[in-house]
Amino acid sequence: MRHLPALLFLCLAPLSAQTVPEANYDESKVGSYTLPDPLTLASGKPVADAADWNRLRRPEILRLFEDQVFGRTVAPAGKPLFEVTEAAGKALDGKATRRQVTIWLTGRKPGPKLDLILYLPASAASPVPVFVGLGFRPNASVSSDPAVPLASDWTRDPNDKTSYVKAPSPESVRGSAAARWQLDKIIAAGFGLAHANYQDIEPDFAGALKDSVRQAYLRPGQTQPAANEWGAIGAWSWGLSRIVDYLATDKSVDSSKLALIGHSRLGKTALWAGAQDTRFAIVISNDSGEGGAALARRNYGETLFRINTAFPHWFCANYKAYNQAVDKLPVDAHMLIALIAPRPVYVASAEEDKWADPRGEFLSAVSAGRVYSLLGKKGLGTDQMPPIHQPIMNTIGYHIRAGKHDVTAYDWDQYIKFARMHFSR
Ligand code: GTR
Repeated sequence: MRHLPALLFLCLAPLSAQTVPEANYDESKVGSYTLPDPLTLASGKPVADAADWNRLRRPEILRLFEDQVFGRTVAPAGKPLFEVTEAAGKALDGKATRRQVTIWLTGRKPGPKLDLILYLPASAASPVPVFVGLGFRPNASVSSDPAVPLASDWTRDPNDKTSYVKAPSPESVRGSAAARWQLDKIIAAGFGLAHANYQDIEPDFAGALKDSVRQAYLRPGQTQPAANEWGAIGAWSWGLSRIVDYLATDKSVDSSKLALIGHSRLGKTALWAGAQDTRFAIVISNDSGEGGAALARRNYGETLFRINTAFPHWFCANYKAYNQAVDKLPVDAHMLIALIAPRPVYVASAEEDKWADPRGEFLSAVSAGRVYSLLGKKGLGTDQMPPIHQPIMNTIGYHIRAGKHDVTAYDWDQYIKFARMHFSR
């Protein structure tokens, strides 16, 4: 009985405070695990050919990711409304054309909206392939281009760290993400870049539902999405599809050549958007880590339990059931990558980004290769992790570069090469 108060405390204390283990960085403590087989149906029957994959197994896996991981994405209520606020501004000393478009996400104005910026090579004589990505900051952050308005953005309330506010961006935002977007390189290589701030779709805070596009899709009487309905990553992915809706109408864009790129939490988002929306012809995951390209079953760096604790709004509520039972998860990251097959997919890691588990990112790309082979494409063709700065580029691509968690000029050189190779430019 002496222990009763302590026991009671343990039961009532938040689970996180009790048991989220420290991150492991010791390869010998990763433990053994068995990955679910992407090529065995839930019924136990093997996936014999491409038809079985497309008709039976792919939908099965997609449904598992919807119900257990990211939550089901709602279909748009109607067509989004596109308002071109600038058709053809001059940028990069005349090397690029800048277009700005407000996408009214539910087709109604006023309503939730995102501001898209599109840079296109000014010299292009025909529709161009485009890199598409959400970024962490407003459009003015992409380059030092002085003509982009400094849109407001969501930030933590400086007076109350537990809440968030929408505030005008300071001038210092301009060009602050330029190193991550490498606009000059992209334009010089003959590609366009379409960018929007992910927080336009949903501010990245737990409890931001009321300011999210998800709010507009709650059913009458519903105050929260159901346990198998979308979280913030689902909302951001959905927003990417609305960007494609616009790009498909833009005569300057070759919408059969859209290469989706995302970094970190937006790398997870890119994989999920690319898995659901086959209009993305190439998908690039830059340092996406846990919940993205890294195998959840590996006990290395960030874990499923940690991510659900630190970011309870990212995944669907059902995902929390696996906090301490990752071996029960019916899918893993290799199956998320396999959902992109047979389209080209590129996974990138950074040597010092141990939190994202570079080896786990590599191994999921290796395991997804079996599905690519079944569909007549070449995966990585090896299970040996390549040395630093030695990319592998087949239909699946992979590299690990020196340095930290980031997107760098080196990463972009590889993505441009990979996109050129697959778009034959
Ligand atoms: C970290 C998170 C990672 C990754 C990263 C980011 O705090 O644990 O999963 O998403 O943020 O998005 O920068």
